[in-house]
Amino acid sequence: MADLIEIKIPDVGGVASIDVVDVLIKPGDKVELEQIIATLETDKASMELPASSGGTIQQVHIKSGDKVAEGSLVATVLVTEAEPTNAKQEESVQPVSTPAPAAQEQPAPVKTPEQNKSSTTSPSPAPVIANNSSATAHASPSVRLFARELGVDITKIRTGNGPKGRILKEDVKSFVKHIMSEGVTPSGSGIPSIPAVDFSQFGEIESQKLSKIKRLTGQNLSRVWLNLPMVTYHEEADITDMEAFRVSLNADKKKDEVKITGLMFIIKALVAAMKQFPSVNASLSSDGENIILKKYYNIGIAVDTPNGLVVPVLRNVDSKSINQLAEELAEKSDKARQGKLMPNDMQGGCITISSLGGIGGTAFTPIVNAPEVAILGVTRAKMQPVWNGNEFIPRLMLPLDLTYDHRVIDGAEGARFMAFIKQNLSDIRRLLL
Ligand code: CAO
Repeated sequence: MADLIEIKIPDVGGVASIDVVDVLIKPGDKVELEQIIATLETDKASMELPASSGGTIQQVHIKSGDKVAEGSLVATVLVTEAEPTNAKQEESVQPVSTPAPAAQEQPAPVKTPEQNKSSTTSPSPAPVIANNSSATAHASPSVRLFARELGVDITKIRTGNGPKGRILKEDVKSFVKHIMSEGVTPSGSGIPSIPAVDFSQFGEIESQKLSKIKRLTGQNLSRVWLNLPMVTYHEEADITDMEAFRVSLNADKKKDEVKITGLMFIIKALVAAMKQFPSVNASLSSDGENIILKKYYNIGIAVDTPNGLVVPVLRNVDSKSINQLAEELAEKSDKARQGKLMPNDMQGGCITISSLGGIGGTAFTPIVNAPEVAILGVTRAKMQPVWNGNEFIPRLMLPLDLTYDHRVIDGAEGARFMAFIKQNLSDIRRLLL
């Protein structure tokens, strides 16, 4: 004798809407009691649905992507007398030919992967809801469990090698291997890396080893990029008068004396602004709870060298003259280009200036040299027509860019800081105040 049995969605803790992630059976399939026939998910858990009866699948009533609820019909199974069922299962399914009272219509219990490991034909215990924050990833609960055990956020694995891109254990292992070999664990972000490309297929290539400075700078910049919410603010200062003064100073200099560039005045204006806005001369404590205000004024200057970017630090800039600063920068940038800077020469900076003005540019977005909270970018000054209320007059305008850590510096504060620098550069007599 054969009976048609209905398999229904059981109670999964009162959840109203359950997603069908995967259906593992089709009509004609022979299934065994407790064989997993579908994968279901709620917003909190994923679970496998075991067959409550062994037999031959007659009809499948769900498909992936469906939303179901407790009691929804999953499949009908033709069960012959020889086919095993268990007591609990018999309570949970109903033969179509002999409808049972509603009280008995208990669907089969749903199993978590943990339960799956030990169970064979015995009735399953009540479902344990496994915590799951990755409802969109296409993977079985056992693979999700495996990923969780390894601390892998499964949503970071986009597609797997299983049918329909299903994520397999092997995919989780490869993901971990990849992360370990990259050595990239910034903020635990698990950001997928850029895929490797064999460029030789497109033409001739040559591979050159990065200098140590470039590698270290790259790591540091990536770390800062991922950790700091940065904003860059652009400003322009009228340096016509400052430039005339600078030219006259240099005209008085002997041949072997170090010439003064605009950068020295920018350093002075920057220090004046740091005194006015102490939170710019600061660092955030590593727990993010306190701001550490610095009462000294050390300025890092980004120097372009054949081996990469280095940042020597000019110390106690507030107590040095423009000439002293010019000499010190000339000496340190020379040392930098010859690779002779000592670690001590590059420590203790409060804020960095990155000046590309000797090369060109109209604006750029420098990256903060953390744990500093701001960096001042400078590009090339250029004569521009400026409206003075009556007419356009030619003025030498200097573009400035301030990138700051928005956790420490507000937008308005950043703008006021730059307005202060602009005012001081436009009228350098103010630097005496
Ligand atoms: N506008 C117009 N002219 C400028 C200028 C500006 N903003 N800045 C510099 N110049 C002029 C200088 O007056 C100088 O002119 P003269 O040859 O006629 O005297 C010339 O450009 C070269 O200046 P410089 O670059 O040698 O000197 P500096 O003091 O301005 O800068 C230093 C020194 C060490 C900062 C610079 O040489 C350097 O290495 N800059 C690169 C920094 C860098 O790579 N930053 C990118 C980092 S990524 O964030």
